[in-house]
Amino acid sequence: MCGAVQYYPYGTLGNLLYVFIDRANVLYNNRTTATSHKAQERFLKQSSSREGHNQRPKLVDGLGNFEPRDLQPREGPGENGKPHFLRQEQQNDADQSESQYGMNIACSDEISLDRSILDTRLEECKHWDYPTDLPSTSVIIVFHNEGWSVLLRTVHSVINRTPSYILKEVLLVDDFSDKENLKSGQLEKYIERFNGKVRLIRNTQREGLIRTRSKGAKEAKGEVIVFLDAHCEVNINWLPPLLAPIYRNHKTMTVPVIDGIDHKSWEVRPVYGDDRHFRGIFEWGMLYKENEVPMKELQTRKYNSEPYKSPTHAGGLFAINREYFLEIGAYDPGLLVWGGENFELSFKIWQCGGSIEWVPCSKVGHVYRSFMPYNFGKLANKKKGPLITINYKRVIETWFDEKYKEYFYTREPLARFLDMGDISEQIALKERLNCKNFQWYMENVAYDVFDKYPELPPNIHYGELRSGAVNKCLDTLGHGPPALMAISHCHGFGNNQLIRLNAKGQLGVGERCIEADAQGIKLAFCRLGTVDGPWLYDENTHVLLHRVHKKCMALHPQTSHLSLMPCDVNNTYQQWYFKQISVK
Ligand code: LR7
Ligand code: MN
Repeated sequence: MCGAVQYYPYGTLGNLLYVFIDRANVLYNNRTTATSHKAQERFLKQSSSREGHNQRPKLVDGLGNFEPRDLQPREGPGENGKPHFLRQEQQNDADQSESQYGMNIACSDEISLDRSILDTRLEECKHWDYPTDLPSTSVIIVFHNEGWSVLLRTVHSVINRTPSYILKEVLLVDDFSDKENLKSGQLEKYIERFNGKVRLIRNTQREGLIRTRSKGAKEAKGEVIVFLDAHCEVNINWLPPLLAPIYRNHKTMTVPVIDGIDHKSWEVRPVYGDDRHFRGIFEWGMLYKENEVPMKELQTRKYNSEPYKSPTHAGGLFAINREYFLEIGAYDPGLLVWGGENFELSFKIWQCGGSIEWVPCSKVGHVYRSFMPYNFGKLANKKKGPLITINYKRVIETWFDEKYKEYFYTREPLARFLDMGDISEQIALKERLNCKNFQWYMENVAYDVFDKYPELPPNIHYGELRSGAVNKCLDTLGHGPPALMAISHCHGFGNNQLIRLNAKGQLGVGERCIEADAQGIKLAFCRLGTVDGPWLYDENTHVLLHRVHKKCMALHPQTSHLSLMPCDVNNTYQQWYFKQISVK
């Protein structure tokens, strides 16, 4: 039942963090009220074949001179979202920019900042009509050391494809970039051409994207704020569909459906096919996932292009009423730099009386990089331990009930010992806003999480798994599944050597499982929806028995290959010791 899994590895502070788009198809239940699509219908008139026909004159005015460029074919590199390839002799520039930015800036530099985009919307989207008095909007783009042409193409795309009467401003917030062209007056000079529509403010020290966004929200002048990463291109008529649900209910946050922009060729590609909808969920280690929207959730809608509810979102791209965002405390200011803020905001919104909708008619392209090109700066040094995990800990300690916190600590056992700082203000906010508990959220909103990531049985053991024969530890070596497990020098930091054995016989590393076949001991994807496994650890003899194959995990004395062998409890090459890891 599980389809292709696409993932984006990021090297962060020695940890490997995988941001997943997980395309398994799960059908499940929920209900929505009939009123939501009745309200929708007011905006959908089917007779005309022209886009936004009733209020069309206004939208045309808003799109200005640039509109024909998108609707009529243009010639040139990357036009219509097509891939652009550099010449052989430019390979050096391409490689250099990729290693600096995680994306091929040399390629981007050859593509027009006003390039036309591939219209990836559902056909139905061209027939929706939106109110003429949609709220004024600030588009906030925070950036740290982004490529010049990529950042500015984001700005141009917003200016070109947003009705100007809704667009209050594009607010650029520089998070203390140190690249010369971003630092000097060049950017100030460039944005003069937008006659005040584009504003630039700067941090005086590195704050990280989370605090920088909260700062942007305070500074913004629009009634609604929309956040975009600094490497995006918005699609045709992207904004009105995002605003309509907020117009109806100011506590609704909306999320566009994200297309991929290739970081080498700048090709625009939909991530999913037309006929399937996905929404944001998570597993218990708090890695972000996307899951096919449960059928019942979709059946309550009349049209395939209507918004649907989602438990969470990827983080970067969304619209929200500004005052509402500030009322619920913006982001927890104790969250540093990157990660977890998407969950914090989602749990807060849902548990405290708001909702999140994903909007199929609003499409925005985002460049998925090959790696994270920046470090976390001085802020990271203020914390002991991995910063993203500390962020997660703050979020789950604030919003999870006790039972659910245990699942997080089972999956991330070292997190229990990390210093997350003071969360008393977050707890006070939760009480002040009279927020519901996490059980309610799991039952009513994120009910599809359990289907894939059931309750985790407790760990019997966790730590490094040392061989009884040599002073080495089981290690993934940072490989993704499927890969052979290996042994290497015990480093004591956990990460790829942090092995867990749970009460149901599952041996895991991170969110992956350790299994065995004829080739040897392997790192594998855990079977979705299961938490058990074949392993039995004998506390006396220290052998690890594979109950299905009825053999034991063994290390080859000469080759160091790991495999299953007929059990021999006296053979030290079959003996394994769990050793606790202490947080440094
Ligand atoms: O210290 C920093 N200061 C910044 O201003 C680090 C980053 N930034 C800027 C950066 O220039 C960019 O404009 O913040 C923005 C987001 O940073 P990215 O592009 O490095 O983040 P990402 O796309 O790798 O990761 C996702 O998760 C992040 C942390 O939780 C943010 O929420 C990102 O916005 C988010 N991106 C998306 O949701 C796009 C879709 C990805 C998917 C799936
Ligand atoms: Mn991004």
